[in-house]
Amino acid sequence: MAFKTIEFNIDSGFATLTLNRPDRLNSFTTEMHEEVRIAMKIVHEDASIRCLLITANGRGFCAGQDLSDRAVSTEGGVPDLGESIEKYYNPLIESIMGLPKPVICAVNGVAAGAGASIALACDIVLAARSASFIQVFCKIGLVPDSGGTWNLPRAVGLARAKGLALLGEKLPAEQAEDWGLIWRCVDDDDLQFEARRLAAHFATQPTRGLGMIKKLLQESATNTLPEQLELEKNTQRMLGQSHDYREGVAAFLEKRSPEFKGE
Ligand code: T3D
Repeated sequence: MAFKTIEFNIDSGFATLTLNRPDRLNSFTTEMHEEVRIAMKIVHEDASIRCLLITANGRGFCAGQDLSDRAVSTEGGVPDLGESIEKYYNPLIESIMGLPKPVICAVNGVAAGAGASIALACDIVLAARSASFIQVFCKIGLVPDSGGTWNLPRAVGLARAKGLALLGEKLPAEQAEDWGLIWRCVDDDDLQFEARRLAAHFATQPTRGLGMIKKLLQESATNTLPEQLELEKNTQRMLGQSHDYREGVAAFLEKRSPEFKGE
């Protein structure tokens, strides 16, 4: 499929979605939202895709909303940002966090506004050493959106989340790693190779189990301990009947590499 604002390809069992508006630091227009939505639908529906890698072209990862694109919700001259969020940003975050497969984000440069929130909604965030994260919303009178107020304090704690969101200062990738905001920071030249290596690894793993790990960890944020223990029990019961569990145990006992099908 030909896209204008993104690149999308499927190879070696994983899909790569590359934001491709580098001259605007890959900020989101309505057109880009529509294209990302189509790509995400494919990732959800195609069982041969066992991991999603999100990255971007150029010197930035994503600067959030394109502030010059108000094609959406301009009725009466005042933009309805709620409409934009309801129609595009919230479904995108739900689509990423609800995807029952690992999502890797390779942050190649600055991630600002919803761009930072999108990165933080992914499961494994790798960032180039020169990249940075900015909660830029406070500079234009807004609040962190796209799950930012949910994911940020959970990742770094309330004190750091408040500092980042109220001051809008640039957080360099190395500090983001130190603070536990992201999984790992790598040299710029290694970013795409490392991200693809990881995606290819996930594409050979027990996808259903990985999807449930992601779901349970997310739900632990709002569950009580008894609720979480119940969820773990029911999930193990379900996964214990899967092909990949049988294969994993058989491979261990036979001292060979497992051949997972993702089922
Ligand atoms: O629908 C809704 O509005 C609701 C949802 C909101 C979600 C949000 O994301 S709100 C937050 C929107 N984003 C921003 O406020 C970020 C604005 N950008 C910046 O603050 C800076 O560009 C950065 C800190 C991200 C990077 O700074 P720097 O110095 O590295 O780059 P730059 O020179 O500012 O940007 C390069 C070009 O990209 C520049 O264009 P030019 O001068 O070369 O023609 C700049 O205007 C353009 N650009 C960067 N960000 C945006 C953008 N153009 C449109 N929208 C942007 N968000």
